[in-house]
Amino acid sequence: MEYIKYEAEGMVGILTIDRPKALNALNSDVLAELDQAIDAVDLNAVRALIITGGGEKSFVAGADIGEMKELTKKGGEDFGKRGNDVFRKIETLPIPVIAAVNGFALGGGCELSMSCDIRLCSENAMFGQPETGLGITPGFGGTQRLARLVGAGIAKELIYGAKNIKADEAYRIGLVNHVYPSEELMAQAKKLANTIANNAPIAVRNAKKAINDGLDAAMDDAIVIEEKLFGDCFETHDQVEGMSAFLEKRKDKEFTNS
Ligand code: DAK
Repeated sequence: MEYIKYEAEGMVGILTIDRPKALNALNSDVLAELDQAIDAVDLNAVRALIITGGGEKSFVAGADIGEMKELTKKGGEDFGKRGNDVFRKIETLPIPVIAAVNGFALGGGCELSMSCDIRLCSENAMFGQPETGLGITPGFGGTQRLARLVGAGIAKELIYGAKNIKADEAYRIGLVNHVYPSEELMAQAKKLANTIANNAPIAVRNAKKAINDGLDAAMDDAIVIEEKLFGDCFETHDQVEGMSAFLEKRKDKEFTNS
């Protein structure tokens, strides 16, 4: 692939969007490669995925403005659907996905980070949805996910005002979980990914599904979603192993994803 680098370190996958000339902006080719790369993640071996940007300046500086400028209404809708399909695939990937935001996360970059389960960022990160300043609305889920993450009032101020915010403000409004010095970001992302990867995979996956599906449902239905996914963990090797280890006062546990 030209724009996506992928490597697995033990049970953690690391996917890097690498288009340095355009600060990793997402054009159709990058989106197509991202889609293929997500499909290629070996879900039997990898238990958590990190997405980051190549270089030290940018996570993703948005959708490619040069490509978008020429779009017709139909082309715009198609482009939006292509991005939305990939981002939804990331959001619903069975394993947790961590965005390691190492610089600009603007427009489609902010939207990509919001399709991940957890956002960590470097001190030089900058988030924003600058689309209204370009004559468009956010088109890769930004109007929906930002409002769900930080509340409608703050999302509306950021989107209507095309206002970019720095890492400390993103932390204050709950858009990112942690802010780290640039040189520590990847190590911290790997540490978190490994912590997750060492817990029982079926339980982690079911927890992700329960949270995501439950948030889209009314509370009565959400509780039923949780009940089913909770019940689904029983009679697995890993449930027996996790509980046996506790009762036997054993620290070492072997979760086999079965
Ligand atoms: N697209 C294309 N090229 C970009 C880019 C982008 N988003 N961002 C940066 N680049 C390119 C620059 O043009 C420049 O290229 P050269 O001139 O060197 O050829 C190179 O990257 C370096 O950028 P700068 O020279 O500008 O670097 P600075 O450090 O001075 O500034 C910056 C960095 C990130 C502040 C600045 O580049 C910037 O403001 N970039 C644009 C950020 C932005 O507005 N992003 C949001 C894009 S809008 C939809 C689907 C999706 C979307 C909307 C609708 N549907 C179809 C429904 C999503 C929209 C967006 O993401």
